[in-house]
Amino acid sequence: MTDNLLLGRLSLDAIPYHEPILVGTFCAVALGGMVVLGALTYFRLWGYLWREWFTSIDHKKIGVMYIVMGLIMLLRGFADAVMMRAQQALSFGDSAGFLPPHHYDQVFTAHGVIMIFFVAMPLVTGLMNYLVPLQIGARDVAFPFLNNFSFWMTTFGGVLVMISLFIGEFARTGWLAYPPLSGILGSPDVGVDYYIWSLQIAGVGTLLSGVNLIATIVKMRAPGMNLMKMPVFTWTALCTNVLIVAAFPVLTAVLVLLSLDRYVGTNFFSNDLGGNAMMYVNLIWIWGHPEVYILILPCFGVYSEIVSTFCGKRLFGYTSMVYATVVITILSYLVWLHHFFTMGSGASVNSFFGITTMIISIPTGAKIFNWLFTMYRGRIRFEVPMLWTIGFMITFVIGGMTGVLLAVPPADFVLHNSLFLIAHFHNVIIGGVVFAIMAAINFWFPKAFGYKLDSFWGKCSFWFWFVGFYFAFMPLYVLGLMGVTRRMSHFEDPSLQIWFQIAAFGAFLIALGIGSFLVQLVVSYLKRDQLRDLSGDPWNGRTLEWSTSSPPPDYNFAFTPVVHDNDAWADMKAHGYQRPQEGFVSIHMPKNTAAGFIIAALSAIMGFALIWQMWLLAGVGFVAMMAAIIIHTFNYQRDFHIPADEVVRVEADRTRLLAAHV
Ligand SMILES: [Cu+2]
Repeated sequence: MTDNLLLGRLSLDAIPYHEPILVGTFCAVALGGMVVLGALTYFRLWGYLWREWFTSIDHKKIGVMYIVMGLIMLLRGFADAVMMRAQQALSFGDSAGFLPPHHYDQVFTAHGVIMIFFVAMPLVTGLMNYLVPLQIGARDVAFPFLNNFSFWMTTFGGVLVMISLFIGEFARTGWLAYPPLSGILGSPDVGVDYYIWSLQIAGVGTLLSGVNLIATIVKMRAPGMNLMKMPVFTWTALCTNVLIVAAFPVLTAVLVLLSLDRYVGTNFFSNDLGGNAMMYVNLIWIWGHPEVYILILPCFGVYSEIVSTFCGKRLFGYTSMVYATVVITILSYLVWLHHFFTMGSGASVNSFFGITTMIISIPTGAKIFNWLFTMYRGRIRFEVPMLWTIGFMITFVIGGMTGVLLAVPPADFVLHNSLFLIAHFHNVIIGGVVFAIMAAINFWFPKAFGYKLDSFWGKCSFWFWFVGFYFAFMPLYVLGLMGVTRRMSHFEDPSLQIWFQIAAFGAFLIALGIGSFLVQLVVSYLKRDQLRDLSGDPWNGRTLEWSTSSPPPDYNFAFTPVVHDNDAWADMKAHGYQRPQEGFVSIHMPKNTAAGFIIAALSAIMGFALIWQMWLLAGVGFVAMMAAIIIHTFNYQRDFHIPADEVVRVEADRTRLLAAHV
């Protein structure tokens, strides 16, 4: 612990100017940043961004901001992936590649942390934020201010990880920072402290958004929408947020214990004085495994909505789909030890966790069959969202099968921490989560922005991702079966190189997939008038979000809809739904506020100060944060009214657009 109150451990040495790759990255990021900031200033967009987006408490805008943040971090996380693939394809025999081992360790650690916490989580949370209130017929989430605050806490957690690229360094421990390597003896530098504080800050955001969405789904459903009339996506969102509320406090607690070991010298996870590193491993996976279901469950919901819409049929087995989701939610809490069968917990314990893990494949399999039976005799439209969905079904089933293989303790003893494991979890996360996000963006983009995405570039993006995935990860299954270990930056055996080269080619194809998606966004924006959707229901959707205009008005629904079926909108259309033309009243809406941004920014300043042990700044940051929370509590003028005639105008616009669309 340093006693320099002001600067703590921070000095010029923290700037990695001796690392050419980092200096180059810094220049590129600085240049890119200047271009973006310059454009925002030139087009006078700062005020608009601040007023309409950064301070917005509208769930739709917060949802979009989560997704934008996740996509930006995807570029960073993917850059790390490209570096790993290139290094492993090059570094054979006498060639050491271009990444020194200590840098390679940081890259795979940052890649895992960023992809899970700052890509997959924001993308899934953004989707739930945007869709759930619209699907249940509500005007917003239960706690709009908390929603804005949660977003900024997640974002500032990501900012801290990005700062570690240029000031100091990130952890070199792997994405779960197992002790004793993550202890102060194993990692005396600031890397693990960046890890701890970025996750603690983002974790608060995730937990609060979990509470928010549970309260919204339980308390704010439209009349008639009882639990078994909720859309499947909303069901998966409910289960996901229950898992978030149950699992994230475990992550917070275990990181507090690790920081106590690092800051004040306790011995929770050290090798001596009664410490036990296995306690950390158990606790982090008691969070970690539910975490993977927190990611995949909403994606199962996405696929359910897309399959029934593009097959023009009611989803097959709605009830069994709901029960399967609930069973998976419960089981996901009973399997965590399969992540360390090899750490000596004995045959009986391993068998229990092996069996529970295998059982999870049953409700998951039931879902796959329900989607297939929905497609059976359906009038399938192979639009881009449906392509991603079919790609998912093929890819995810393969990933599921290798998962069941790894759930067999004797097999896992051979494959644990090999590249087979790497291939498996990328198989289910890319094939399951990434494919779902791409499908969801193509499906709900017209709802959020009023025009469809270009389907040519959409299909390019899909095929590059789909084929690229197989080139990138199938070789890793082979290498894993040959016993090649994960996290190696160099290899001696030249016969392995060809597999890494094929995998590198796969990463290149995925890069083309990401590039095509970015082109798709730009081309669609340029062609937005041609791609415009006036109906609000471009795909002939089945759930309530398709009953609103595109984009929906700030208040979502002028009148709270009455629901009679889990496919509420399909049911309303089937019964000749007539949009109300009169009787509009003024609508109560919460006000935008800067408090969420300010409090979260102060927590990041406090986090940065704690990382570098700048105790004075940490103290000031903490006091300022508390003051901001108290001021906000007393000061926040919560609501305002959207006057009735404004509602009349918006609804009249909608009627006119609909008439023009017919
Ligand atoms: Cu697991």
